[in-house]
Amino acid sequence: AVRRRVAAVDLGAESGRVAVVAYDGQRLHLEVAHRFTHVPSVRDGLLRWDLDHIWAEVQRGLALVDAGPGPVDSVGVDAWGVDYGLLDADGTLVDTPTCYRDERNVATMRSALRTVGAARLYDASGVQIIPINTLFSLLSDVRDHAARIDAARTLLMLPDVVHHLLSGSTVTEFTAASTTAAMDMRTGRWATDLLDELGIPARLMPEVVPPGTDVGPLLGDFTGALAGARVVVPPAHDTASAVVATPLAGPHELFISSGTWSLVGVEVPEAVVSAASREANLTNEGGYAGTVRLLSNVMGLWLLQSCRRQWAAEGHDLSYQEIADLAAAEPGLRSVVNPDADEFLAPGDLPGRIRDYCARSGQPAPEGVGAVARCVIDSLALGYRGVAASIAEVTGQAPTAVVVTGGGSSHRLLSQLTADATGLPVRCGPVEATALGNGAVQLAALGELDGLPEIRRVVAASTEIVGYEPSTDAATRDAWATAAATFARLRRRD
Ligand code: LRH
Repeated sequence: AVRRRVAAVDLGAESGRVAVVAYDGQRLHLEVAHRFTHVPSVRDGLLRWDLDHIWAEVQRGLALVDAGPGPVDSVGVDAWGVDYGLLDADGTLVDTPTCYRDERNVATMRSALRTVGAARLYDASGVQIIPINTLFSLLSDVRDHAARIDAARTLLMLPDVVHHLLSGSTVTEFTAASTTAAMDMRTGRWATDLLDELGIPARLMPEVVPPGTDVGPLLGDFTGALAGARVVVPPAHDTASAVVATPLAGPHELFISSGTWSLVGVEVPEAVVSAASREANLTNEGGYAGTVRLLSNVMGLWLLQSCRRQWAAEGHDLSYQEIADLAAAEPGLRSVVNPDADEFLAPGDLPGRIRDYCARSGQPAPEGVGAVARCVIDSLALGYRGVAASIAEVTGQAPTAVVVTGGGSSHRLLSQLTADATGLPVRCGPVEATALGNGAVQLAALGELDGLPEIRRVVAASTEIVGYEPSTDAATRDAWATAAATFARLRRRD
């Protein structure tokens, strides 16, 4: 019998869902009430999220939850990191939130590297230097879109913009704040000196609350299952919620939260900010219950998603399964790219950019759908191998296994190649780790679950895990080692 229900709103960069997470004392049961897609588009010269559409879909989802079985005691929202909304003195958004894929970010990152330097940027926060960081969007706002900053009283991270719409709250949740590159991850305090140096007004940075905080009653017309519900913030950064619900069996297992991005790393008790972590550009992201995720962003399924969109525009409307089957039929490791090259970040003709990249680096340019997709999948697996090596070097401990969650955890070819590339056993599941982690932390705040180990035990008991073993064939191992050397050369050059 169900003991408690909560609602998890999980916003991904391509799609969102509103789910009910129910707990029966032993297992978690996830029921998705509503799914929707959304796309950013350029308005007033900047790539922006369609927040009106997202908010309408969240409300539709909550209305469906309200009409279902109850009671549902709380609602919490997680979303992708780094993006934010700016609220004016009346608590109204000054404009529509921008998207981290706008090309402005690459330019401001380069400018910040010139003015304050890589070491200063990294050491002040412990966060990787990557164009998508909030800090670089804010720098662009200050320089080129001053009206945004002038009108703004406070910044809220995107999931907290939705918490604000749901409850009126004006705080930001810690794990979401930790993705800004404007917080010192050793202390959890805003890096005000760095903000001053860059000319970003520190007055914008909001009050920060830990995951599990009750920020007030759910506003709106809910008379069914959601009557009397509270808004309880989960780990509002989707990756933080996903890793809560990753059934890691020990501290040296590597997680991969595999969606639009692949977030690859390990959980550590405190931020690792050293010359070695800076050299490897590993980031420290805030987690639940005082944990830190030491990780790297690998460009992830975005590459396949963008290729699929391009092929559809050219008249080849293929499912992900069809693309995966075509890739599996191709020979492996013919051409590889650095998936994290800046040129792959913005929307557009990704198959074309991949072909150009291969030709430029003296490799055969992949022609058909299968060859391009195989190149992407091989390259992602090589990216994971590279991060596993960096983690081993920086922490002094090689990862012992890989646990993959999220949409990518059901990709069989990618999972097998992840095992082959890393030489490690891979366990996959749950697919909906983010919504489960979001719900589990709300349940813990309501007194139902007690801490990370218990949450992970319950998640493991609630999930069908699929395992992959690395190939033991010597020729396969050699092929990955050779490709990894090429890959490292490409990365140094980019
Ligand atoms: C994954 C994710 C990732 C961030 C990126 C912006 O959805 O939150 O952790 O780096 O999106």
